[in-house]
Amino acid sequence: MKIYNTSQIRNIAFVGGNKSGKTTLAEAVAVNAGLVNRMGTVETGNTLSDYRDIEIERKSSVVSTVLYAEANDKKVNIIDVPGFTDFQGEVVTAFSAVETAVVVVNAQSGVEVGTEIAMMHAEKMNTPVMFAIN
Ligand SMILES: Nc1nc2c(ncn2[C@@H]2O[C@H](COP(=O)(O)OP(=O)(O)OP(=O)(O)O)[C@@H](O)[C@H]2O)c(=O)[nH]1
Ligand SMILES: [Mg+2]
Repeated sequence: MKIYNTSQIRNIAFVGGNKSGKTTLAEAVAVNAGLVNRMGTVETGNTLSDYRDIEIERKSSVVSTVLYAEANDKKVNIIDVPGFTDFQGEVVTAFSAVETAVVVVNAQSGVEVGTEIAMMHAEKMNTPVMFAIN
């Protein structure tokens, strides 16, 4: 991996409701960035992010996982944050480490509690957000 100076590093968090598609989106980014050459799925339990036994069992993220992608001479660190409200501590921690948050919204269920919680932390931390309607 190339050595980057701090001005070339970006830290973003994928936040939002439970099951809105954050881990799947992170997996797709990793595939497109050439980090891996096959797309894992939450169902199969072979995603980059949900690799812990409890996450494979629950088919859901329990702990935040950092992935990265290299693009346009930048290194983008992606924090895939659990959406389940029990794991809000992970959301708080992630917001203290990133410059931008991608709020992932499940197009079918729309804005959920997890979306509202993510937006609440973004406002509290004054973190710029972008939305990914999944
Ligand atoms: N049809 C469809 N299903 C999707 C899409 N993205 C995710 N899913 C499915 O939605 C479910 C939840 O996806 P995850 O990527 O685990 O969602 P998450 O936001 O990481 O969930 P938590 O980790 O529990 O917060 C899985 O069954 C995925 O296969 C999508 O774009 N289209
Ligand atoms: Mg997840």
